[in-house]
Amino acid sequence: MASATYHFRDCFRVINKEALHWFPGHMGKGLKQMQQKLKSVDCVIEVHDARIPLSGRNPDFKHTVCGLKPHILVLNKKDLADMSYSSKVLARLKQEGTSDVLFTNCKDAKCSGVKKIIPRACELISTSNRYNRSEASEYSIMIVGVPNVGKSSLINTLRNRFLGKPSAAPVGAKAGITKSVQSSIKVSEDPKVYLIDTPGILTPSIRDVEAGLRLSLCASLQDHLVGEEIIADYLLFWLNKHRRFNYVELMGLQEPSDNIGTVLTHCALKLGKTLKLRNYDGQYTYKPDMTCAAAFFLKAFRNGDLGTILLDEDLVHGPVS
Ligand SMILES: Nc1nc2c(ncn2[C@@H]2O[C@H](COP(=O)(O)OP(=O)(O)OP(=O)(O)O)[C@@H](O)[C@H]2O)c(=O)[nH]1
Ligand SMILES: [Mg+2]
Repeated sequence: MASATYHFRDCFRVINKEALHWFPGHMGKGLKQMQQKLKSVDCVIEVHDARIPLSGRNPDFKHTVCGLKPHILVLNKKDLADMSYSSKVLARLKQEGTSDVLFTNCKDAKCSGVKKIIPRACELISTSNRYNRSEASEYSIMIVGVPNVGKSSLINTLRNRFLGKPSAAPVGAKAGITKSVQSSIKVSEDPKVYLIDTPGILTPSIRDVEAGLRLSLCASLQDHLVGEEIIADYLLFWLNKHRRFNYVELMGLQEPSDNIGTVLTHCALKLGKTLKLRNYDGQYTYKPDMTCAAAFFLKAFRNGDLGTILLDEDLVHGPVS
């Protein structure tokens, strides 16, 4: 495939930007509960998706739950992210003032990043000049982040690994599984450490459209809000822009295409997914099931079948926002 001969879009146009705004009642309520709990918390661990380390974090956390206490940024799902950019990502985050960052994979029982979290948090708490921990015998840490980044999974992974106890926080592949601030869950005996799970919270107005689309691609917004076919089109745009053509074979194509209709039609035919529709004259016709094909494409990205990807690749090189 001679990639130079293909012409692709150089920007992605979103028709309905409002679809990227998702702030249901449980998020506003959850944020208030988190602020109330903050007094009794020693440290805040913000979990985010390692595929979008430089975009999509909730900016409101800075002045609501993250500003006052020791803070660690955990970039989770590193198994799905292109880690060849990790040192550049760390440098960028440091420039922006976030220096305590760990990469984790909650699916890996031996992940070195997971192992470092509790010791790092305890160290930050004990050196924090806002807080005298000399007589403290237990630590309380609040886990925050946007939806579906693996906050509850992280709590379960730590509990399994350091206490040998079964999972205590419900987990799911859809955004919005945890709906309210939960009671403390013990994850370590010596020192005694308790974690508080919280609902994933988005900012009420995502101003950066591209950040919103990346969050949607990482399933931090429920697919039906933006629409599977629009998210799939953004994925296609991103892959073509970065000359990542391994979708071609997977989607049943002969060559790259920048037309989502063409791509989804081929995919639906390859999967044998058609919709049976009745004409005005009572005859049946068959039409490719585009929504089903879009869901297949998104699943392939989310499972890592298209390889490891850093959706924020462009931001690693760009100016600090
Ligand atoms: N590949 C991969 N998947 C992960 C990892 N951590 C969590 N997941 C998956 O991500 C999905 C979301 O996990 P949750 O722990 O429910 O995420 P959450 O942040 O608590 O989500 P909300 O409660 O909806 O805000 C689940 O399908 C997990 O199995 C990881 O490190 N790698
Ligand atoms: Mg959760």
